[in-house]
Amino acid sequence: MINENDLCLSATQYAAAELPAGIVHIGLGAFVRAHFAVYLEKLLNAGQASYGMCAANIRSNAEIVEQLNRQQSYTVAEHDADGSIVLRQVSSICEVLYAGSGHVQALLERLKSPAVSIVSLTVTEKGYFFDASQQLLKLDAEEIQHDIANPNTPKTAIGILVASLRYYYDRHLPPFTILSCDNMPHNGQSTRSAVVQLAAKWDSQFSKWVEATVAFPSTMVDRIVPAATEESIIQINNLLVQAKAPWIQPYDQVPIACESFSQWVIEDTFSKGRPDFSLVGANFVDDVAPWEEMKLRMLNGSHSLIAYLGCLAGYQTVADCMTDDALVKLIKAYMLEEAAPTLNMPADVNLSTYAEALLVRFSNSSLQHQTRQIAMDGSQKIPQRWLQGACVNLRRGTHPKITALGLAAWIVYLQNSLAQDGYTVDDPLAETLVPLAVQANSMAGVIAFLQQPALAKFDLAAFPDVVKSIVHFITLLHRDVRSTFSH
Ligand code: CS2
Repeated sequence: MINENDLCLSATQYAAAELPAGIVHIGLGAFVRAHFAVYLEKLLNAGQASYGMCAANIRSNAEIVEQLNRQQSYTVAEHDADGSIVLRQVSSICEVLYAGSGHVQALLERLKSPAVSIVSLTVTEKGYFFDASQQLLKLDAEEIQHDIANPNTPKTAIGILVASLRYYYDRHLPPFTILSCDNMPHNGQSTRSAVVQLAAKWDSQFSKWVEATVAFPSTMVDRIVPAATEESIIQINNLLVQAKAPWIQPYDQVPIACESFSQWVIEDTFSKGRPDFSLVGANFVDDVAPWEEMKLRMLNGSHSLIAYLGCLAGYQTVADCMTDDALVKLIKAYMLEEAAPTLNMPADVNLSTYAEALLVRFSNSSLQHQTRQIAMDGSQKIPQRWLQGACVNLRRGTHPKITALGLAAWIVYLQNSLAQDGYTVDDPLAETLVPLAVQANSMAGVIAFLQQPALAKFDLAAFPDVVKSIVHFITLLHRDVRSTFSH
């Protein structure tokens, strides 16, 4: 039982059933439900927004769509590190669509509505089929090939955007703004580039129109939202009973737990209007880049270090890792010595304070954030989290030792997946990565690993000290993982 004083309730205060959908969101995962939808919920409660969100799932999970359609709303449990919890009813997702394979038409119809002013995305890094190192859409990917051959029945988010923009182009209608909310560098520009390149497969006039007419603001989004588990669902329902919450009776099948912290920095270039999210804590800025780099290198970079080192040391959650003083010290050193010096922030941002706040957030034991969840998709995450900063350090003649340890931990994590009690590596490049990692116990092996296409652009293989450090740490990690925390 939680102390009554630590529980706070926030119920929907507007007529949710009558909301039109002015935003369409592609990628109905936990993150959007605990982030964007909560900002919108707060605005609607304050009477400051006139529409809600239609959210579509384009992957395989049809159940979440059915359940949300049945429930109409869901609970977000916001856990503060001090133990207090806000249970928030969220009804801002006023329509839910399943747009997985063979079901995309309803979503394409919804996107034609003149009421839609923003189309937002959380499809994870790999969902863009975009090679950021070359700024190229992955034209060879099977899914993109499918969308080129079948432009009116696309499977990918980029294909869906292009098919619906074509509708606006053909009719000379003003298109919606496209708002990427994924953890990618320059997420607006990258999305624009992917969409323009796919539109060029229809014709060049169309792609030029997209480039000139559609707004793609960049954003930095931040909230720790672990995947829901059976346990977290039961726990939230127990809290709902304890607090006598008046919504979703008798049981919320799809609640989400997250931290109380939330941040959203948005580039203010919207072509068809936007709600004023600054009224509920978002920041509109001219240039998101410094914020995005700060978050990717300090928060996400630390997260990936914690994930690989933590998995190897047998820690299941981020909070478990934070009970290990040597690991905490290492993460702090990474933030202050290897990440912060590469950033260029406005004068009023204190990166030491930011680092301290991150450590408190990581220690939040209510979240049960699995190290294995963060370890997913390393090939898509590591370039922007570690390698861009490492290159800045190397150009300045500073050796990024902790990043080298991180790379060694990633390699050993990949190697261990082949061990008897191994796990499956969840990464679109797993088939290439695992065999390369297995060979990476020598200088030559590490060089080959660093030269794989996802990492080659950073040319770390050209720095013998980096290669040597990685080999050294791989040997140490094989011997005794925890001994590396104090190196
Ligand atoms: C995490 C992020 O899974 C991961 O890779 O690093 O999801 C992280 O929790 C969020 O970006 C926090 O805003």
